[in-house]
Amino acid sequence: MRENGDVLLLHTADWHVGKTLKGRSRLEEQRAVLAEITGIALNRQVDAVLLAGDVFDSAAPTADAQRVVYETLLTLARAGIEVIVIAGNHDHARTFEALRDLMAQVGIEYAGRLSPATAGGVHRFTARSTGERAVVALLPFLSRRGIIGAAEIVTGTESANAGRYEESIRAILAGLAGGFSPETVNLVLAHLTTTGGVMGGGEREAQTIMEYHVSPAVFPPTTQYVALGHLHRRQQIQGPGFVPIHYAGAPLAVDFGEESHTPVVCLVEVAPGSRARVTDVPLAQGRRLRTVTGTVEELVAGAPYDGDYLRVVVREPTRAGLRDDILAALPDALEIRIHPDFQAHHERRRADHMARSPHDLFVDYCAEAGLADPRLTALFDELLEESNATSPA
Ligand SMILES: [Mn+2]
Repeated sequence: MRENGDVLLLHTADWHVGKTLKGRSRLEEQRAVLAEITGIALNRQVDAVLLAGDVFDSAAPTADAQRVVYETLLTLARAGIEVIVIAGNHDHARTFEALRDLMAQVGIEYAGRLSPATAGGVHRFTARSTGERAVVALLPFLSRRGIIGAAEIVTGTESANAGRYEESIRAILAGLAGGFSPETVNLVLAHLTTTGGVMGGGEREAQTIMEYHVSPAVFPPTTQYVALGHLHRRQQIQGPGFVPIHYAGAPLAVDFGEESHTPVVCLVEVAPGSRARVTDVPLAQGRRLRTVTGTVEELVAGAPYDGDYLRVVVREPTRAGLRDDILAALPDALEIRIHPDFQAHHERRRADHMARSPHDLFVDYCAEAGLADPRLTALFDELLEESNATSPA
């Protein structure tokens, strides 16, 4: 029994297991971060883990990605922790539903789709630490096509449809929250965008910008904590009432643009009728993403970069071999771009190129790349002549 009588929850989201970055697998990092989260849950002896969607990065995750997730969920469940998972927009809702009964056999709630409160839309459990009862309203990702019909999309105005979407979410939540009472811990677990939320950078844009936002006022006032997923930045949303609304954020920066994040999980202490207290626990296992800027010489001199993945912005004009030079010194450079200040020069060079013969350009290229060999130039001329002869004038 915990001394203060509070139920202890761990809220996490947006694992995106299986997500690669510029072609690199990050499964080992993802495994390490999930092990870190599991360690926190076990050490703190939490009553429940709330996982707010985008468990996987893909609707058809690899077997290895599935293994990492299922082993994590199973480790938590076997430790006696209540494990409650909903599908996000990246997850395959029907696969979640197909696995739902199987998962329930090992004590894992695995909700892919919205269900009525009386038929799976609400998950109830008794906290092992305090014996309090908890009620969790489950709102997996609902696309606007899941709410707004084809006819309305065609005939309705954008604002009318956005309003309709928000009203539907409000009604759905009110329905799911019907069983909230002063004697229970009342929670909402959802994957959606709220108005006022700040994007992290790595979300799939078409499904966040294009999706309708819902006002934080849609959450029933009887809710004691709203555990959200979808936005990758850790943030609290200010609602009109006293309902604490939190995005846990992604535990591993998913893409450049999320590099300023401090990844965390949220620990939530709450008892029936009381106000939830939320504490962030930082995560250290994932490799960070970092943007570095400078000339090639400066960039190389700045190494090593603590094992961070790099987006490199070069402050000098592009040239033959530049990319190779950078990659040789900085193998973790995943993205290389020329700073806009030096692209004008690049454009000018292109204009120059248009005025010069392919032979001259090739000779220049060979000289820059350290490949000056008359045999190579002769071969190039031969191939060029052949190509010109066979292509229609
Ligand atoms: Mn999402």
